Amino acid sequence: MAGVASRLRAAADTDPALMIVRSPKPTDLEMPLSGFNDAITPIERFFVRCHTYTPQVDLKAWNLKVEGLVTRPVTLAMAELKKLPRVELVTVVECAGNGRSFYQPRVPGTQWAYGSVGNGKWTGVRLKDVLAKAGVKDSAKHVLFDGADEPLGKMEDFRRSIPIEKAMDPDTMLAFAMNGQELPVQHGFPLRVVVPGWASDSWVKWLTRIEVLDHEYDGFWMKTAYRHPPKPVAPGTAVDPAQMVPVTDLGVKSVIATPLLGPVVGLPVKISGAAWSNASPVVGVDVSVDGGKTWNAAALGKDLGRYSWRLFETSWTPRVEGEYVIMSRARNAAGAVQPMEQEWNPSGYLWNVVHRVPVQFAYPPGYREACLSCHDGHMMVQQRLTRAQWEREVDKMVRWGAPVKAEQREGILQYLERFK
Ligand SMILES: Nc1nc2c(c(=O)[nH]1)N[C@H]1C(S)=C(S)[C@@H](COP(=O)(O)O)O[C@H]1N2
Ligand SMILES: [Mo]
Repeated sequence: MAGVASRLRAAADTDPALMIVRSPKPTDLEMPLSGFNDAITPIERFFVRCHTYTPQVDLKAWNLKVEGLVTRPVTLAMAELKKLPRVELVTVVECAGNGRSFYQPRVPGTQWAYGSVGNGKWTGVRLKDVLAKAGVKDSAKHVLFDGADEPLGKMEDFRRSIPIEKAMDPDTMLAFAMNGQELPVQHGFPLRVVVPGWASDSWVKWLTRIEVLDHEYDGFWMKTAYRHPPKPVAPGTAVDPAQMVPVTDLGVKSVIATPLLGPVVGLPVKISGAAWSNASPVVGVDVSVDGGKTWNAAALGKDLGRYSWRLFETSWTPRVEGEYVIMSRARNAAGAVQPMEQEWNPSGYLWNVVHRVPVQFAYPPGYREACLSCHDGHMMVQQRLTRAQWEREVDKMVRWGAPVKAEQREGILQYLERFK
């Protein structure tokens, strides 16, 4: 039931009209490629991933229980929780299955392309401060999270545990706000777990209960789901979950937002996107326009913190008509580089191979016929003339009989003047 408290919340939520709808209910919404141009992902286009129907939590009736291997179990209302020191962190949240649709052979599960990822600004309290209120016993090994969502059909309740070391990390938090607003319902109102640098299956939403355990939780969502082989396996290999390990850290990755695949229009071509990693921040993004033969460093956007994604941008002026493959390759401070080949795994997790965008560049209309029938294109643009000088050259050639139609003159000039 939607209580008064929830009706009073800011209305902000993901706008399905801006998204790729993978499933209307349970709600799975993917951010389109243009989202990789935003430094912080607005809530309207933040991806949503739910295994169950979205619960409507009444804040007045809500509280958080902390129990298990603790010296004094506690139940906290939101007001008590908010008395703890407040922390704010910009961090990427990425579904482990992001990119699953690209795996060959194909794997079952939601067929995400690029956008089950977003960069949010989270406000909340440190998980370790909440745990300290209950007093964690020495035997603690894992911390289990349980949310208010109810499983569908034969599904097990969505519960996840993280190792005590990650739980005690000062960056691991419980967030009640996102991008400066109260946490939206779809993202876990009123409280969610934020596990920076880790895939978002551990970022439990609609949190109601924390249990300290002396073992990794042994429910379905830990022992069967979200596991991958510790060593590479041949594509298509069936692997027993018991032989696999839980998905934790994200890989180093970048995605190109512009240009989109297809013909490039307007010179220079803006190549831009976003790059992220895990606890080790992105330190560089290299871009190739020749299918990976040569690479050049792109300019990086503002550093919003080590778990945030980093925008990158460079520009490119193709000289010769033809097909090009644009690629971006991120690297992090620990020396990890985005791979050129994707390692396969049975559930299609952590897709992070170098993004390849095939584009075509065509000369402006009339250029080939008017100019290239007599001149070498490379030699021409290497003259590096100004706009006024090109105008004189083109008009002279037209007087000498070059077949430039009146409506083609401007396009040809705009192309040539790029090579100043
Ligand atoms: N309680 C609960 N928490 C959950 C889920 C869920 O189904 N139930 N889905 C998880 C998965 S798989 C992902 S990818 C993220 C998605 O977070 P978002 O919807 O806020 O983008 O939430 C995680 N937390
Ligand atoms: Mo996910």
